[in-house]
Amino acid sequence: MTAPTKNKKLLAWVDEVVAMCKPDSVYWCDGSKAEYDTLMQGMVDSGLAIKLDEKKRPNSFHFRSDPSDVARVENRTYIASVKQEDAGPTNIWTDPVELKKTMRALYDGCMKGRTMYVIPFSMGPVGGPISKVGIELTDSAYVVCNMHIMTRVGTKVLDVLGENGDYIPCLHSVGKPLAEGEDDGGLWPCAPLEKKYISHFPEENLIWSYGSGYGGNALLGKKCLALRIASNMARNEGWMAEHMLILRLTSPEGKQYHIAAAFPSACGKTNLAMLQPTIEGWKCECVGDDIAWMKIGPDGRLRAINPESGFFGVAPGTSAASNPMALESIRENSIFTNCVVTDDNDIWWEDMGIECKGGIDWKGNPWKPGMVDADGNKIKGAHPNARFTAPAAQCPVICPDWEAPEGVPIDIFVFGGRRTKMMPLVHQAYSWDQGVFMGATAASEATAAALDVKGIRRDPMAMKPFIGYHVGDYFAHWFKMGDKMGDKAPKAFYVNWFRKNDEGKWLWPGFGDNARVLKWMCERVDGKVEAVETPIGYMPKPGDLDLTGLDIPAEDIAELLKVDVAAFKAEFEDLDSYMASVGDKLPERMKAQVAAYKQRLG
Ligand code: TSX
Ligand code: MN
Repeated sequence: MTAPTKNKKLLAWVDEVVAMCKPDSVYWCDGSKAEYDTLMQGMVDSGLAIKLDEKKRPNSFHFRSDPSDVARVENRTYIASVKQEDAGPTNIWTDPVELKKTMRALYDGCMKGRTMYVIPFSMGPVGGPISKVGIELTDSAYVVCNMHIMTRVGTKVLDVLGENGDYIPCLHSVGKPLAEGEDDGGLWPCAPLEKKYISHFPEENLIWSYGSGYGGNALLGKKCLALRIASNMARNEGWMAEHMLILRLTSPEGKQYHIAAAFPSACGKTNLAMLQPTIEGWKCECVGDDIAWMKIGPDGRLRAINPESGFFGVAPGTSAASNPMALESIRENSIFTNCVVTDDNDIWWEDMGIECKGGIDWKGNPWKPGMVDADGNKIKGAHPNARFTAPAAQCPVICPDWEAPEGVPIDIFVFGGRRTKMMPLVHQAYSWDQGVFMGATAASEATAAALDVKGIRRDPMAMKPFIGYHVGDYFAHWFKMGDKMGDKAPKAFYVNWFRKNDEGKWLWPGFGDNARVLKWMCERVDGKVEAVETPIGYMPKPGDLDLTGLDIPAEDIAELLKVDVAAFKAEFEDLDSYMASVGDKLPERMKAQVAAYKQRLG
């Protein structure tokens, strides 16, 4: 196959990788539907994919991964920079020369028996002012098909690149070369954990991934490029790459507000991105559910694009009750990974809100609801990290401007976490700097399954696993962005949808009713409502939260909006040790915020 490009850097790189990985053939992806269909059919024929019932789930497919290859591997994820201090305490640092030596040995001949696909992709609308081009070289057709949905793939991207344009090289291999005449036998190819490497070279904007075919380890446009590499580029170039959903709220008067929100895992970020307001006249539209790239526009305001073009969402828990718009988005043209394939050849997962009579579980075993293992524990049909891949354009509430190349103007930043006690429903920062403090200290309760004794887990801006450089420098960059935007900077809020009372009952209905909290934020931004000044920030005055049509006892609302000063003070020690863990690069401005916070709490 002759290369459909004259880009010198790209041609040289493809040659170099071919010489190292030794694939049987090279295929340049054009991004067409015919290409997708052919690759998918090949995977069905080889037993890797199952075609789902054409009437129930048109043009959709299910994959079962190897049981050892089901999630991102943070303990095998590396930031390789010349100086260790450039990676910081939240990353695993390694020497780039050493790492390349180790990985070159693994890559040597790793694509034998396979095709190497060249995937030209754009993060963000092709040719847009905030967009970036990546090229992924991979030996996985599953990766190609997922990249077709999650990014803009094809020849049009090579056209943007031209002869001398620059791109971010992303090398990926499943790490399972085939011997002469050998095939995968319908099994998901990957390498054992100790051979998996998810490596980032931020000093040369390069990604090398080896040994995993799953999600963020393999679809390199997402976490590796759009967050780890892009966050570092953004710091150097004066913009922001954040782990945020983007939504547009429209008031009954027709005024638009754009919100970008960061939450750690298991807080329902995708659910919030597709929220259906329960308050009369308010409309919500989704711009993105995972990543925001934001640049200061000519008017001095922050403008955000969603660099992706699909949703790679956690399937279990997605139901008509939690996220009807996601269910609509996956009705057709979707890829499912590690779900139950039902007896009638559709997909199913736990808490989908519909009955399942039985089927084949994510491990490939016959399965029925209620089945227990030898110890009497319930066997899950779908893996807890089972995923759907669906085109964003299929979301019924996708924002008409979701592909606007210049982005949407951000009015509001929301941070949050999952806390059953103490943290109120909503509070607003007094200043940009305090907003940075709120984001930096965001925390969720550690799940019962986790083996840590500490009650809460900090996840700064939900970026802990995704900051491609030193977390202290990341905080400094946030402060600097505030200086650049001045009074045009988005206003910052902190929310907690997850408060429980002493009987363990949820205090806040959540989901579509969260629009009531977002409405209050909009009114604050517009200066329509005063607020109560508390030690942690501005909070709604009684009566300013629109509770029309809700039947919540007044004492529950009071509990949701109470600041338990003693409880906040009890976390000072944890706060101090967290800030100390950032090390010498902790900005003075963050120290000032910690001091001001402590002083307000007394
Ligand atoms: O996604 C959630 N959101 C955000 C929605 C826009 N979830 C699911 C979290 C797991 C990913 C929530 N769960 C939310 C929420 O706001 N709130 C809760 C807790 C909750 C659960 C159930 C009910 C109320 C609150 N109500 C009933 O069960 C009837
Ligand atoms: Mn995410």
